[in-house]
Amino acid sequence: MSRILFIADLHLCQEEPAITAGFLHFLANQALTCSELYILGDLFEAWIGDDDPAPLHQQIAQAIAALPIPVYFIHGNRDFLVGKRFAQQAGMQPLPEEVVLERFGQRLVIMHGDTLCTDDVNYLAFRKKVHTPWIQWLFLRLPLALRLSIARKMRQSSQQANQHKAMAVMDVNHQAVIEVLVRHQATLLVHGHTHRPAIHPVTEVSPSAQRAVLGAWHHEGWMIEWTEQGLTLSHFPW
Ligand code: OKV
Ligand code: MN
Repeated sequence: MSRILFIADLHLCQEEPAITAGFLHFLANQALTCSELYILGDLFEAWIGDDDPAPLHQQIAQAIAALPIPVYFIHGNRDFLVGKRFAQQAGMQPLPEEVVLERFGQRLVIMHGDTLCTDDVNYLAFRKKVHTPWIQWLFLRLPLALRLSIARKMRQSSQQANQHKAMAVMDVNHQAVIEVLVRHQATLLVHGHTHRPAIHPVTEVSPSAQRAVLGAWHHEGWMIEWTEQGLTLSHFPW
């Protein structure tokens, strides 16, 4: 029986060892009993290049690589610089921004979810800049210490900016959700990013169309399961 798991928004970092422990526990339990695992972005709180020697990165790569099932990865808005080298170390298959899965006679779109937040024009401008290939090329060639300090400053100023943003601006745009489902001829969508775990109907697309949103791993873990029975959102203590 096939059971597909989706997770996102773990935001792993050295400062939050409990979340790392929770993820390692998840890998040794839940992930062992599924047929495929999809990590839909923001596995890490920050990423400044695969050459960052943080011990956390190697620990996570080894734990994922030890899984007996295929693991897939879509970049998030924080770990968008995760490269081929880390993916290979973790035994994860990197996927493009939007992917359609066909299982159980249905089409399901997976994505991180940041590109659905089309009302947040400041974020989209930031994203366009840091996704520009030559800007990434230059950034990755800076000395590690300089990248670390630039990244820390960018996170600080972003935190300040977000305090003044309206909640609605940081949620998905409903038209963008409809557009993605229609473009991919799908009736199911699974994403993270907004940290607002829920399963919403999308009746404009079809009576059974759904948008399932993963939760962030702040005080507990979150996952979405896809089986013959459909989508199930659940959370669990560390
Ligand atoms: C990730 C976000 C920090 C949001 C910088 C070019 C540039 C890459 C980078 C530096 C920052 C990722 C890689 C980080 C996401 C932030 C702050 C806001 C909203 C450049 C390419 F511009 F300097 F040339 N970065 N880091 N933010 O710390 O992981 O998603 S990060
Ligand atoms: Mn995100």
